[in-house]
Amino acid sequence: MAAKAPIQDISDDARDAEVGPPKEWAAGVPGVLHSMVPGIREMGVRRALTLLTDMNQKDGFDCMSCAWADPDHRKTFEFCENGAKAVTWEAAPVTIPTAFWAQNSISSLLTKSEYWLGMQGRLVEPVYKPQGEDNYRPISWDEAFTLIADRLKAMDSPDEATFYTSGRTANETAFIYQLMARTLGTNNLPDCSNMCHESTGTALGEVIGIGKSTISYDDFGKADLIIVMGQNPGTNHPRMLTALEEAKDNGAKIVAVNTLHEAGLTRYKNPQRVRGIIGRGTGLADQYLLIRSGGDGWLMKAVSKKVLEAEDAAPGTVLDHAFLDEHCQGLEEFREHVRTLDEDRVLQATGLSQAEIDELADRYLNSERVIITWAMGLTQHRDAVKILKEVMNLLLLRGNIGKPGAGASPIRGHSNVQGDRTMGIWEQMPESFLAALDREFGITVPREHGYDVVKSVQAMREGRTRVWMAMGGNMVAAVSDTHAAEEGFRNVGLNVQVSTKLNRNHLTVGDEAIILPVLGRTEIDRQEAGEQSLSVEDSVCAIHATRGKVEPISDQLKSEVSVVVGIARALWGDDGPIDWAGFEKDYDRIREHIEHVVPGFDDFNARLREEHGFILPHGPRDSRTFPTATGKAMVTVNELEYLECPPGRLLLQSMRAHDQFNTTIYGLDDRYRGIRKSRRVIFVNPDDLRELGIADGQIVDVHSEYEDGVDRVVHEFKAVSYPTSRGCAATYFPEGNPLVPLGLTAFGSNTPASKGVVVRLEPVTR
Ligand SMILES: Nc1nc2c(c(=O)[nH]1)N[C@H]1C(S)=C(S)[C@@H](COP(=O)(O)OP(=O)(O)OC[C@H]3O[C@@H](n4cnc5c(=O)[nH]c(N)nc54)[C@H](O)[C@@H]3O)O[C@H]1N2
Ligand SMILES: Nc1nc2c(c(=O)[nH]1)N[C@H]1C(S)=C(S)[C@@H](COP(=O)(O)OP(=O)(O)OC[C@H]3O[C@@H](n4cnc5c(=O)[nH]c(N)nc54)[C@H](O)[C@@H]3O)O[C@H]1N2
Ligand SMILES: [Mo]
Repeated sequence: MAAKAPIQDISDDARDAEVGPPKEWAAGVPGVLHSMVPGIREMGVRRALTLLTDMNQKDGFDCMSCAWADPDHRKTFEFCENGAKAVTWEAAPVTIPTAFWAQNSISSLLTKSEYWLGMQGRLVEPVYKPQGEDNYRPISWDEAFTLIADRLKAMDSPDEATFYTSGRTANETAFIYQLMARTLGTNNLPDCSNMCHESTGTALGEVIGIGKSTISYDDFGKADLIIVMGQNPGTNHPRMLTALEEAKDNGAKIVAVNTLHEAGLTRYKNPQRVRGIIGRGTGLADQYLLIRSGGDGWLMKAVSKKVLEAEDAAPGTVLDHAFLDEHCQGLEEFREHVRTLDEDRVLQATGLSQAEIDELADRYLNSERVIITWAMGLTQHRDAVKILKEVMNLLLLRGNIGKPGAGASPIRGHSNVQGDRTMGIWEQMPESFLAALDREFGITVPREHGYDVVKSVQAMREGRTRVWMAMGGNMVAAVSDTHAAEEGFRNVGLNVQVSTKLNRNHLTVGDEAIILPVLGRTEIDRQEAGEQSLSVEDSVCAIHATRGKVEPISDQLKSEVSVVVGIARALWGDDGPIDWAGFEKDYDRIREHIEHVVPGFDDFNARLREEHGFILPHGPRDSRTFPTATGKAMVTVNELEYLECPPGRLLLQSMRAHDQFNTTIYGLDDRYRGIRKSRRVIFVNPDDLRELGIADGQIVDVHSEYEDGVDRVVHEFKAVSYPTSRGCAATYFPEGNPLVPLGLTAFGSNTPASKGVVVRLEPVTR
């Protein structure tokens, strides 16, 4: 396919930022128009319509823009504006020509923006950067596989290799990828989840014995109260707004807890409903709590205290005693502990008024079925694991787990991040899984835990990593402390990246580097046994097939499965205990092994072909059985940290704008927050701006402050007066990542605390 005219880079200058008032509603008519037009313009009407109407349908492909669950009754257009952007980004028929690699050195490409890199089009041939050179050059697939195998064989220990995964990788790929790493002899399997919902997995694992959502899609429609915490569904899970609207139609109340005003939580105009097109849409949040950053654990504990006080006032009527007696442990300790809760501290830590907290407590007490949903606003804090355990405490008190219309609902990010974990992408998989691998394949896999994302950066920095491989993603841009991470990546012997599009990680490499271009979700995957399907797991544990619909953009592309198989065969030939070649011919064979190794996948091939796929078993959700050490759900006592912020400083979070998918930048606007033409903005409460003596619109440098004394700084951001909670500021990810110290991570999950960094603003006078 032909390359198109050169792309002009966008220069992102804070001085160009245009700031209007934040919007009051999300996803109405502009949502639909915005979603269709770029697709049709860039892909043509036929390709665009094939893809957009097949998206999230039962015989179609799974949208890669988030892990939101599919309803049983799907509409013709079961996609959102941001899903359409993700598809267009992948499937627009633009490719990087061979000449590009000679014309553009790595150092020159490093001066380009992430937007420009992505807009060059799809990667279509394997390329290699030899030691001492500054350009990639084409290389054959076979040469690439041999070279990778040679470097892996030359290592002194298998732990000198690290295998990263981004959460879009399908189940079958993930399964054979971890199998390859473990056959080689390492558990170094960091993944994007380490930066995302790891805190959820840690907290829920401890409390209920399984790190996954306890609800099904239908539960939203049955809830009385839905508390949406630390999440911006209008941008990041737009189809969730439909579920929230349906819940409201059925009488549910919604409470939003956020450090910012978010349009998508305020009002929703459903493009597929008349009142969404010409009316005012549906008001969503009945109560909006503008909380201080990191204060959510305190809020949950304060509400739990009210619940316990109500029980004291009318014994036997408030708590779900039957549930607590039969299924939970730790209530009495919690009761004693909560009695001592310092209420002034609660007000200070949450920034809320007593009346606001009381209102939430009343709502909770008056609801029989409560769902709490959350995303990155809770998981990316130092105290995230404890915050989530407090969420669980509140739910457990009134039996809001394992009954219709109630439960804990972490909303995942990447479309298959949950499935990758199920398939063994984790540096600390339990013994049961490792033993099953040994049995199934007649091998002995290592038991010692491997590196997570942060530890993998430390290992690279210390020169302990010879080969670094990534199945998708852009870890250097996604992880905290960008400059530290860059130093790490430059210290690696060979960087191998399996990708669809060019990104910064391809340019931040050590001695040698290889980029392997692969088929995307949208493309037909043909192997010896015919067209192949893959499978994914969504936020509510539903497994279903995903099948590409359009012709691959180039016939040189391989599937991700083929890439893993190519490397494994170059390493071990065809005589070992594992039939790698068979995996590539027919993905059913991979699924047969998954069936034997991973619980819940009985009859995998047959059930995947059934229309709806299937739901994985989940003890707490299905039968209130809790696979914890004691067999009970744990009510826990947590000493919460108060996020200190010295005078003249702010607590900074870094979050997503409307025109991005993680490190992929589609444009410079953030429509719902009223921002155009620049991402280099920092949102600050007007009263804080006044106190700091900084004018609305002033250009500032942002410095972060951390115990190691290093001055981390990003230059020239525009201060924007915005409805955030007092003392809390926000900027965008990944621009804000250089400010997040590598060592600033959540206790227990080691997730970078990118929602709670102490910063100071310095006006720019240059
Ligand atoms: N279009 C699009 N969709 C996406 C993505 C994307 O980049 N673009 N990314 C995907 C991925 S990987 C993920 S993980 C999800 C992320 O989905 P979200 O978690 O919604 O993503 P963020 O933009 O990080 O938003 C965090 C929200 O938490 C709030 N917040 C921050 N700190 C606090 C706090 O201390 N307390 C409370 N209560 N709120 C707080 C912020 O104001 C913001 O509204 O989205 C997925 N879907
Ligand atoms: N400050 C701050 N940092 C954060 C966050 C935050 O909220 N704030 N969020 C964190 C979260 S939640 C996450 S999940 C991580 C994300 O971390 P990653 O998952 O590493 O990052 P992405 O930007 O999603 O990866 C995008 C790249 O994936 C590749 N890709 C896209 N589609 C395909 C495909 O089909 N196949 C292959 N092989 N490659 C493909 C493309 O090359 C693209 O450039 O970032 C984390 N970092
Ligand atoms: Mo994520």
